[in-house]
Amino acid sequence: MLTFGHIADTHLGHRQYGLNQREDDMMSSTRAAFQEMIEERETDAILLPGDLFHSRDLRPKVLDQTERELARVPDDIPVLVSRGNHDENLTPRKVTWLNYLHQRGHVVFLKADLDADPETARFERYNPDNPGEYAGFYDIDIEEFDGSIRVFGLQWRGAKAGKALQQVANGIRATNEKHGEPAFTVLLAHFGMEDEVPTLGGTVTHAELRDVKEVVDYLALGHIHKRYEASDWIYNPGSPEAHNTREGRDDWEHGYYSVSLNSDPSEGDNAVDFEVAHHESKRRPYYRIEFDVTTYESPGELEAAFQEYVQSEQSAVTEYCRQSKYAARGEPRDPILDLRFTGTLQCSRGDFRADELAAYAQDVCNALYVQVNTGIRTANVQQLISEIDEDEVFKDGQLNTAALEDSVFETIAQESMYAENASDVADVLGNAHQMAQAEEAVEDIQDSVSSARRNLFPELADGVVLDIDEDPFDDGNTAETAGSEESRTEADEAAGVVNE
Ligand SMILES: [Mn+2]
Repeated sequence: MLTFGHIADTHLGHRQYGLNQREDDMMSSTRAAFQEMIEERETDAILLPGDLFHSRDLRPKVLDQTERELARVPDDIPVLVSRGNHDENLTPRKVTWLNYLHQRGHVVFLKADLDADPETARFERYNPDNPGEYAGFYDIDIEEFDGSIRVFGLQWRGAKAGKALQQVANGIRATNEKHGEPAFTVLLAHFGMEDEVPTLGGTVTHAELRDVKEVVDYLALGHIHKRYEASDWIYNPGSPEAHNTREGRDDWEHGYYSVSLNSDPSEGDNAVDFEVAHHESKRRPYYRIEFDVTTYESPGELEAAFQEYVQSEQSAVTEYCRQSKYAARGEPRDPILDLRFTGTLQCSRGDFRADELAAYAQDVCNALYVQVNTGIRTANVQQLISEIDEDEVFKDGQLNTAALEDSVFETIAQESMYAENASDVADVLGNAHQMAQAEEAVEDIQDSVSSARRNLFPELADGVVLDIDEDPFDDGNTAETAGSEESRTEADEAAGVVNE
């Protein structure tokens, strides 16, 4: 028997909400999963298909901690990684941090060479004596199996994943002809499958996987931070930690897989059978509190009712955080509160002190942080809507925001340098807006917009540089700079309250 641990999207270094505590969470939940794999699950190899790191501009402290964590993994357990969208460099450089970790022997960085031949990816076998900057595939040879267990890696390709998968299928065939047929084949890759979380960029269809399916037995995915499986060969474990309130919901499972391979003589000489188990990671809990403001006539009345409601929730919050999946070293972790105000506000927005209410909730519920979402409208806006022509604005009694947005976006596009393609550009803007509302990561929205831009305006494709102003020498001890990254990445959630 051979056992893989399959984990993805560890996002080491993510100082979410500007909190050092959250950066520590990323490291400790990953450490706990690695420890479990090694000590309790008899893991022979660890697979990590992308987003090992969070930031494209890695801080020295995070690299140092990561190297120390990887050094704890026994030498006979290889850590096989491929590259995700977050592992790319901020500016194009030849050598990435994954190359560095590979050269140092901390990981085996698996990557397809897609440039040598437009039809066929090239894969070089890993050579421990001369590792180079990366390898194409890694063979595990165990007597029980008649042939190698062969692991390939495909790096993040965004919208070009479909084309790359074609090259990979051909490349795996060519590799096997040269090096002999393996008993079992694994492919590490970083993309989302269609239908799983449709608003995320980087989606691959089942049709695009048809050729790969003929040569791969286990597709080890990362990218979408929610556990899902498809067609008995596609597995995505879900990031060990939740990275926004949506990912923190109960229906988003997070964790890792252990995958046991056994030879299966009943199926013929070369046959290998595999069994997959999912294990929840030990992560920080998110707890949602929703409060409807509609029935309160004055700010004072609203505040009193809110305080009473939060007090009544307190024991439920404590109970919720006691679940074993949220425990770190046996201790419950303080939650992140997902505080949502809904309904129609009777007083003016200026009198509605969301920050004070959030601070109260943080205190009563012992929260690490409160993420405030004010999905309320004021009575004034209600009035405005009632004056607009009903046929235009309402569809089946519902406010037709999609149609309104679409015409706004089209107007913007027509008045911009993108006028020649206004309706396509409006679609791109609408999609980006949806992603933002769904709390997708800013990086994913950027990827989606820039790949759409490349497709629509190929002549403008080059020379786009994202200006990210995080200070690479800052280790997070100063409050102002610590907050800068998150105030950008979750700007729509910026009304939150920071503890410390
Ligand atoms: Mn990720």
